[in-house]
Formats: sequence, structure tokens, C-alpha cells
Amino acid sequence: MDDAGNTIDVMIHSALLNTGKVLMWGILQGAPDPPPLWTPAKLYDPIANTITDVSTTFDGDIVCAGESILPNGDVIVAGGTIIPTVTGGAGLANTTFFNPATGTWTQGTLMNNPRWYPTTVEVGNGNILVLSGHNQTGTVSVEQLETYNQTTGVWTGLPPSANDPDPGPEFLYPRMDLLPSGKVFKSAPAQQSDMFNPTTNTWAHLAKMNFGDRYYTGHVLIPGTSQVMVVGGTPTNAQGGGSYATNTTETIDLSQPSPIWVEGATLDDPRYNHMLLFLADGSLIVVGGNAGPGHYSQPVQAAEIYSFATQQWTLMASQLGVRAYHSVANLLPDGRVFSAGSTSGDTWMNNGQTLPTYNHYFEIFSPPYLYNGTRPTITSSPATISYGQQFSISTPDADTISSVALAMPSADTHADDMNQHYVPLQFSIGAGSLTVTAPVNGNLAPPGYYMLVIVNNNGVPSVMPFVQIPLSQS
Ligand SMILES: [Cu+2]
Repeated sequence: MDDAGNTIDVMIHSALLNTGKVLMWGILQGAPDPPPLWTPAKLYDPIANTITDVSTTFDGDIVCAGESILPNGDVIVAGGTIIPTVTGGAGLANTTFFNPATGTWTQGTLMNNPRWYPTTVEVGNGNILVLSGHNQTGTVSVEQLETYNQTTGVWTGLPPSANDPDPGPEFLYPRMDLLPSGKVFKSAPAQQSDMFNPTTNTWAHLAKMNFGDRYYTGHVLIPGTSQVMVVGGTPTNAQGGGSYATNTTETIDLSQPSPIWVEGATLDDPRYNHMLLFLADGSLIVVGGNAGPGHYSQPVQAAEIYSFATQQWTLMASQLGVRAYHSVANLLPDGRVFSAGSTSGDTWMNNGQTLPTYNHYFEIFSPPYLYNGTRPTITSSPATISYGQQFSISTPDADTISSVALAMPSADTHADDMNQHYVPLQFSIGAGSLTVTAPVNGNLAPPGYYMLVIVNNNGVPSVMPFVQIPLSQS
């Protein structure tokens, strides 16, 4: 890991924009208690290695909100808190947007419900589904689901049949994955997993996880399948944040008629509050987290990489910072991994303890594939593609390419990339080019911006240009 820069403030949310820059927002260093209601935000350019201040100028703390990237590339932030405190924030109904082209924030229409710790997930038609989160009381979870339509700019409250079937007050930031079927699967934190059907606005109970409740777990849809894997976590969300961490993982195959959870390869280090991300080659990385109990004790600083081919985790280098509760990480277009945040020790979040220096810093991890020979290069690729379309990638390395994929830019907080997709694509090899078939529909790859990657026979990925699947194509 390389120490790459200082964010000054502590970043709790991050999103990779289609400009290749990383948007972060969080809390002020040394803020008074209670802190101000505007939100400090930074824009990091990983190529120029520069940081720009893009703090909000309006009241409404957008920390501990839901976040996704809209089909047009804008970041949508759902909710936040009126008064941020460690013991339970009062939910905010605000909708807030960040426009990557102008570098500015705007406010949209209010949601039907205030939400603090909600999850946003993009469904196949490009709408953003929001669920969960505490309401304005700070103790009661919102049961109603809502969808945001980018074209109309309006939230629609769904009927009671769509109400969250497990609205426990502790079951915040539910882990959601859009499946190839178009349904949306909820894996955690409740032990009871559930499937939501956006067409009928109904839920179905599925199997329970073997481990029990899993708070602050990583979750991912395994590429090219209908299998969801959960990684690590903690069995309670007690005051102060969780008990011990688990190193277990479980996978459920949702293409089966009666799917069950099956335990898989264990992590080297038990952890929760970690980020679980796809790397450019389609493998997984876990970054940070801690072993508990509590949100900051026993930090885990070594990353681990999971290979779907060998089904094994491999321990990686340790990072400099403690990246526990409120840490973030993002895959960058050049294949490196950005890591930042963690509120441990913040004076108003942690009883006046000193803030560890590196929580203000961010750092960059270079995965092993960057040391495995010459990278393949993409010399040209389309700016937009449509569903089912064949398109061409120009590359002098065509005859060495073994896979082509789309990777959705990560937008994450609280150990959750809420819209993670790594979509393998069919392709054929020509002279100096690849002919690639775009995903057939939005359930496989919802509308929006993706990073396009080609990977060679040595497992080395290219730098990833952005490609958009516009909303109009869905
Ligand atoms: Cu939080």
C-alpha cells in the first residue's frame, strides 16, 4: 500500500465517477459536537494525484445515507441525518445529487420517508430502489420501499405488499443484489434471507444463513451466475458496534428451486466493517475491517484476494491505516484499489479519544496482477453500447485476451458497495480487435456507466475505459 494523500477530514462515503475521479464525503476533523449540518466532501483525481474540496453548502447531513450512481452518471444520495450521533441518527428524507461533469451538488425531491442507514439498489429498468433506514425518531426502521425514476425525478412509495419483511430496528443497510432474473435478493444482516420481486412488489422468504445474523458483511453476486456470497461479518449490532467477527463465508445458488446457504472458503482473518470489491480481473478483494468487539478494536490491516477459479483466499500486504467502521474502498480505472476513511477515535464519535493519523489519509493498493507482465491495451472502444449489441474493441493484444467484462464503478459506505456488478461478456478474437456482445438486458447490467476491461492469458487486466449503457436503451 502506498500513502497517497491526506483528505484532512474523515471520509465515510465514496463513489468512483465516470470522470475517473473518486468522490468522498464524511465528517469534519475536530468538528464541534454536534457537528455542522453541511457535509465536507472531496474529489480525488488518481491520475493527477490532486484533491479538490467539493463540500456541500446546504443544511442536511448526507453521511450514513444510501448511495448509488444513476444511469446518467450522477451520484444519488438517499437520506442522511438531522442530528448525527453515534447512538442513532434521526433520518432525513433528502435526496441529494452530485454531477461529475460540473462537480456540483444539487438537491432533489424528498423521499416519502426519512431514512438513516438505508440501502439503495438499481434495478433492471434503471430505477433506484430504496429500503430500510431509521425514520425521524432514530429508532424505528422504515418498512415502506420506494423507487426513484431518473427521468421523472420523482420517488414513488410502493404498496404495503412491498414492505420490508424483516424491518427489525437493527437490520439497517440491508445487503441487496440484483439478480439476472430481475429480482432483488436480500442476504443480510438478518439471518432470514428474502427475495423481492419488483414486478409484483412482493417478497418471498428464502433459506436462513447458517451463521445467523451477519452485520457489516461483504456481499457479492458471483459473476455469470445467480449465486450470492457473503463474506465475514459479526452476529450482533450491539451498542458500540458488533461483537466478535467471523471469518466464514456462505454462498446461495438462487437458480435452484429450493436454494440453501453453503459454507465456503474461510478468510484468513475474521473481520467485519471491511469492504468487499471486485478487482479488474473479476477476483475479489477484502480491504480493512476489524475483528471486534466494537467497531474499531483489533483492526485487520492485511487485504485478502479471493479467486473464483481456485476458491481460495490469499493474504496480501498490510495497509498503513486502520480501516474499520465508516471506511471505504474503490476499484480505480487503472486496476489499483483506493482505500480511505474509518471514524475510529474521532472526538465526537468515540468519546474524545485521539484520532489515529492515518484515518485522515487515503492509500492505494496495487494488486499482484500489476506485477505479472505487460498489460493489454485498449486503443479504442465505444462510448455507449446498447443491450444485446455487438461492438468492437481495438487492441493490439487481441490474440492474448482470455476474458472481457464490464465492472460497475463502486459507490460505497458502511462496508457495502450497494450496486456491485462484474459482468463477463462473450467475445470473439479478430485481427487487432475483439468483437464483443453487450449484456442482453438490464437485469444482467442495469443502465449506467461501466468500466470495460480486457484480461490477457497471464491474468493481467487492461486500463479500463468507461462505457455507458444509456437509460433509453433499457
Ligand atoms: Cu454511519
